[in-house]
Amino acid sequence: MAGKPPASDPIQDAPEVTAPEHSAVGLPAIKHALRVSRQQMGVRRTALTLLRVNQKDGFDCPGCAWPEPEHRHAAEFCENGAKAVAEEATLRRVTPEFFAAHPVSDLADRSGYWLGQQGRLTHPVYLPEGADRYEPVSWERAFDIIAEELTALDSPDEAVFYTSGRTSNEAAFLYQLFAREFGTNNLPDCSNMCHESSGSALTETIGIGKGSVLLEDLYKADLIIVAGQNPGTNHPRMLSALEQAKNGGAKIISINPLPEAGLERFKNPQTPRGLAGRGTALTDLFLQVRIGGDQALFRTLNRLILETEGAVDTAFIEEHTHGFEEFAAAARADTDWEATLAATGLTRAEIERALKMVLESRRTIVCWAMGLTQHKHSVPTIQEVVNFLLLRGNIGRPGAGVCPVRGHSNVQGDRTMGIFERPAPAFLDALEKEFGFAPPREHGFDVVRAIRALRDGDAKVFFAMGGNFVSATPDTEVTEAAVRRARLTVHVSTKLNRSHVVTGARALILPTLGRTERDVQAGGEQFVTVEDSMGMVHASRGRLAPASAHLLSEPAIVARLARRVLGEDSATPWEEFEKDYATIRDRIARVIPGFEDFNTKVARPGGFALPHAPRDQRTFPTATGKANFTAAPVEYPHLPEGRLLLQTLRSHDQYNTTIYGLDDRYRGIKNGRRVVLVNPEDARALGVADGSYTDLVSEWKDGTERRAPGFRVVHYPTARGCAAAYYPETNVLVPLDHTADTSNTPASKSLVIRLEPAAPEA
Ligand SMILES: Nc1nc2c(c(=O)[nH]1)N[C@H]1C(S)=C(S)[C@@H](COP(=O)(O)OP(=O)(O)OC[C@H]3O[C@@H](n4cnc5c(=O)[nH]c(N)nc54)[C@H](O)[C@@H]3O)O[C@H]1N2
Ligand SMILES: Nc1nc2c(c(=O)[nH]1)N[C@H]1C(S)=C(S)[C@@H](COP(=O)(O)OP(=O)(O)OC[C@H]3O[C@@H](n4cnc5c(=O)[nH]c(N)nc54)[C@H](O)[C@@H]3O)O[C@H]1N2
Ligand SMILES: [Mo]
Repeated sequence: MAGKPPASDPIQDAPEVTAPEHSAVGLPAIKHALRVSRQQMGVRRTALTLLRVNQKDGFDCPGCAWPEPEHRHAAEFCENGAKAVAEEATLRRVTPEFFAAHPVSDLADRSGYWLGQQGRLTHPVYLPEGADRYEPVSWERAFDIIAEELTALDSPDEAVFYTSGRTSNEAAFLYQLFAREFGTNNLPDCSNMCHESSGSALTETIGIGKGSVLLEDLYKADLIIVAGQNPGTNHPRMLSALEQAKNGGAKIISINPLPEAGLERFKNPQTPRGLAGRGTALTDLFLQVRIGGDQALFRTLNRLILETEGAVDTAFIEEHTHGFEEFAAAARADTDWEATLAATGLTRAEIERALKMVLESRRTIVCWAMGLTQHKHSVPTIQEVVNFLLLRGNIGRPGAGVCPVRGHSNVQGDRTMGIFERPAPAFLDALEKEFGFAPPREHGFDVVRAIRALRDGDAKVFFAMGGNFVSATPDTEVTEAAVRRARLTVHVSTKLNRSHVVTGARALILPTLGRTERDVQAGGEQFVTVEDSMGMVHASRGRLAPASAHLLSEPAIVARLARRVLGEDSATPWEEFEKDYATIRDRIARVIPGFEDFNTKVARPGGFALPHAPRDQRTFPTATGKANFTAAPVEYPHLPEGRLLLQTLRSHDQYNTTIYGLDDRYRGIKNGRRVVLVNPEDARALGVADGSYTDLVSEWKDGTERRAPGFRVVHYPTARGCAAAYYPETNVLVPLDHTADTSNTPASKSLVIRLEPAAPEA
């Protein structure tokens, strides 16, 4: 049965439930971090690594993309950053003996958690066609195999080159260069499933797909709205920034179907009050929105602002924006309170309280993450947030702006380096000029299109620079079957995961260095660079000895692969790039705006900020040359009788598909992941008791159904009509075609489901 914990897996899911917590971090977070770290790394290594995270001469935390503050604490880490580091710096190893002992058919029966717990990959390994065991292979032979399959393709567009957002700028730049010299723009990345909706919405409206605030802007804001984000778990260092903002007088509105503990109260482990006292209350107003109701909420706030005398920044609108009249007419016409209340699940009084705070604020920032980006109508939702900020001139001045909070630690940088299936013509022109080849101009596959191409036999080689493609993507059964049709699957990875055991006819696993490890090349010790969520670029240097002597760095893997595949056809100095990454940065400096003098600028402690026209000059490089208001119709999910709207989200003990443990401490869940959180009144109406077991069945508009069996029902204070369960166990439920308009991001936060309670056991 789909999604069921494999019978042979020794790790058993047996959820125990207590009441959710109302504050985050504090001493328990430190204790938990140290316990996980010591289990994986031992005492000495724990001290060595945790003191180096996010220091100016250390490595960038592989956890999230939240920026580093100017004044760093001796231990600038958080519980989940520590877990991310421990996961990589673990002393456990997956060796060729491991693969000899475990056939692929056996590994395919294990949970993702078990696979990840086995440790770091030590050798390149190869699964020949028809074989059931990976065997050790030399790097030369591995590159030969890839070259064989790539050169046998009818067209370069039959190859797909996926990237997960941990890849450094240097590796990403080489990787896209290789793909394009080979002849394809098939460069899907995790961003397609993540903040693509933000990029699409912002590029059209403000002319650049990135956030417009820096860390110091948060400290200057009067009002910070956090919508669709759970920073207590996913960006814990953001809580310190929110605390500092509150100390400076800011107010916070949280918009979320769930009351998330981290947004309620923060116990800062760096302060005595945080460690011993009650900590700081963060949220001033909690709007418990229904899933998918944010566009309606912001549209109504916008209408109310328009109706308030003197609330609109007319000077800004006249000078800097386009499309105001059309937008204002649409917003003024949306006077149906009943529809707003149905879409949002809020009361009129709550919305009016929010309006009051909005009108009292001269500097407003809106932060958001997956709660806004993974819906069918995500792009218009984020554009409504932009309308909201433009109305009061809240873009392009201190203490105000848009703040999409990115996920993977270098996902924003990878996009800047050209990891994109729809590259801008100016970027391709610059590549062409610098490297003297004609890059392909046709758009490539994003994640969803890549899966369709594999399914339909239009793509035959799948290469992944990190990540866990089959677990992170939607429609698990469809995707796994699609990947199995490939001629060859290749994964550059640090740790074992499910994508290594759901393979094409032939498969390779290429083990690579992690962030924490020393990277020594012929030209001496190297460092790499990354870009955080706020467009700050800085260096990252690993200090630990590599997990094995057989690892290659990501830039070295790409450079060697390119030499082997492209041979004499390429005039690019791949060998030089591998020897000395500064030579890669020299090229980045000549191709990508904002990176002039890259090597000099990155030597500065703390790095440098990339230019951002709306933030820096209040200019908007859009088609109209102004910031664009938009006037999309308001949408929200309509639920058939007896159904729930399911969002798929992260527990406190996971990093995307990497499971650290089976607890979700703040939500009161222990020792299990197959839980579904349901509002108690909905549960009563549906007749499902707390503690009972149910299947989740998703219903798609084409009449197909998808099932995830065996979830424990947890009565939980989520918004009415809404439910929540963890990803990736629930990815089986997400139809491949259920994506956001324009961005094509899987709509994994809004699935119509019904519960099918299990028959009581005899
Ligand atoms: N420890 C840890 N850190 C991580 C990650 C991790 O897995 N573990 N993942 C990284 C990555 S790649 C990313 S993208 C980020 C993800 O960071 P988040 O976006 O915080 O991650 P999710 O768990 O998906 O949480 C989504 C939040 O949105 C809310 N939500 C769901 N639907 C709606 C809606 O319709 N409207 C509103 N207003 N809210 C909604 C949910 O209740 C939840 O609080 O975190 C990054 N950091
Ligand atoms: N249902 C549902 N699906 C979702 C989401 C959701 O909220 N709900 N969120 C989506 C989002 S926001 C994202 S970003 C994607 C994540 O999609 P991915 O980025 O593909 O997935 P991860 O789980 O982050 O990848 C983990 C793997 O990366 C490898 N790895 C770790 N460190 C390194 C390294 O330094 N180098 C290399 N080469 N490999 C490394 C390890 O082998 C590890 O197993 O999932 C998406 N899928
Ligand atoms: Mo993400």
